[in-house]
Amino acid sequence: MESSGEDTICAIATPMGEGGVGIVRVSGDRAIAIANNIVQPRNRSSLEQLASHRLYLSDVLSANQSLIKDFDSFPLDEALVVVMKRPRSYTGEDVVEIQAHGGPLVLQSTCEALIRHGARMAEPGEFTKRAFLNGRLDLIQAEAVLDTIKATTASSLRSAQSLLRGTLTKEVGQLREELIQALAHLEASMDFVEEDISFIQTEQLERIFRHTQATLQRLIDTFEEGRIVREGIRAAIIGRPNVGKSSLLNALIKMDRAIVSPVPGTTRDVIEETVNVAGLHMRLLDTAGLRHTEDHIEEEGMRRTREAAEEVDLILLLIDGSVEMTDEDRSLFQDHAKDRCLVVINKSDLPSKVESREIFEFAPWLENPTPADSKTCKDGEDPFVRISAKNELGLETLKDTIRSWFLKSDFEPGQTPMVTRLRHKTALMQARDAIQQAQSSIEAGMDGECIALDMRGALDSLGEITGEVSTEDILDRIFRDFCIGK
Ligand SMILES: Nc1nc2c(ncn2[C@@H]2O[C@H](COP(=O)(O)OP(=O)(O)OP(=O)(O)O)[C@@H](O)[C@H]2O)c(=O)[nH]1
Ligand SMILES: [Mg+2]
Repeated sequence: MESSGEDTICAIATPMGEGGVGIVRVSGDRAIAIANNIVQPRNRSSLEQLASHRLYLSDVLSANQSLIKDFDSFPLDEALVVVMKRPRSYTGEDVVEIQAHGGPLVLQSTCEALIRHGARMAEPGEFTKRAFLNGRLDLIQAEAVLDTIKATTASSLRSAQSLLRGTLTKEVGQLREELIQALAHLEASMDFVEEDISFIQTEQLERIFRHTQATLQRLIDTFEEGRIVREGIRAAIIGRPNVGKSSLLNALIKMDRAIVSPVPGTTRDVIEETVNVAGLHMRLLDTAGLRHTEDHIEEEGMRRTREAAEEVDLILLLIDGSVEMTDEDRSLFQDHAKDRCLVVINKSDLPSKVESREIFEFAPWLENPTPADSKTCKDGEDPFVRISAKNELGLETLKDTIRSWFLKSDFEPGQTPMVTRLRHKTALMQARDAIQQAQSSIEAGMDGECIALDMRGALDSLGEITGEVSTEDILDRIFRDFCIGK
């Protein structure tokens, strides 16, 4: 495990490419000493003498210049340099940030010079990992840093920020605290059993278990929406050839991306684009039209379409409303799981040949949604949407309908703690099951040790979420998704 006393690491913290400013970051016990070899503040002090958390205009020297502080040749660049002394830095270690001009050569040469003087290139996420290991962030917050960087919609950013600011950490922490206290009382009762002192009543334990389970369940239930907010929706447009699938993709991304033509069977490959759907990120696939064909290439396109349809959260089943429905349309209704399928009728600019009742005939579940089909249609909503992809009509309604399928109408991300990662949900479920087990042990009249064992199991699961309980394996899995320099 890295911690103070380990390597000093460096990396370019800004994206590769040209930019007004580019930042190289150094962190570790020897950060200031190493950077001092290549950074010469214009006020002629050494880096050690600089005040912490203040910017100083400095020259940055290349690897060859640095040893002798040779000013006869030109330095690499001029930069603003800030020293952040531990523990008041992102990693909790001594940090130096060199804010140079954002050219790839300048930044790479700066890193090379630092490495020459004893720093090592940071691994992906290593700065954040050190922040975690040094207690600056817990694991939820470390993951939220990654989510903040990757956020593409206002709601995903808000939810990441709410996690970074500790909403879930606090809730999980409170649960742990209650369980730890109850466990301490229980263990004390076990130790003093002969003296007939009751430190905790079973009713008290049961009350804590009920409360813990309810809170855990409430958190677990936020995952469906939380996942969508963080990851977005994966959707595919499916339909027979020529109904306007590619036209719909183009209209939604406002770009002429996929080839549109009156010839059925135009699209062969699956085309993927991203769309902002009423504040949600959506990965949208345009697919090859599904029909009976002898053409090998088209058949391969259709195989890919079916494969794509298997993996998505949502199917937009597209029908051409300007012609009568065909057997191909009907078989599509039959083939696709109804709870993931939103029926969209296209070409509403032309006279309609498809009546609502026909849709109901082929998809009777749309008319009378059962609770199990709740995603198919919510109260007061049309079970399908009419649009004109060509004239861009009805697209806003379509987007709102998609959003309302995945999020409650009053949904406001970031207000209450939300579970956005499967890792968190799995641990919460394990904690819930362990508490359930403890409850059963009480009911079965088992002794305190059994109950305590289950409680410790629940505490471990909760500790995994925040990182109080962690293994190198868990950490590796979490930080490998980060980019270098974060
Ligand atoms: N009038 C009208 N025509 C449309 C509309 N949307 C698409 N079209 C036309 O329908 C034809 C087929 O459109 P595409 O978007 O290529 O259809 P597709 O479903 O992708 O077809 P394949 O790729 O062959 O499966 C084109 O001539 C489009 O201009 C619409 O809303 N109104
Ligand atoms: Mg197409």
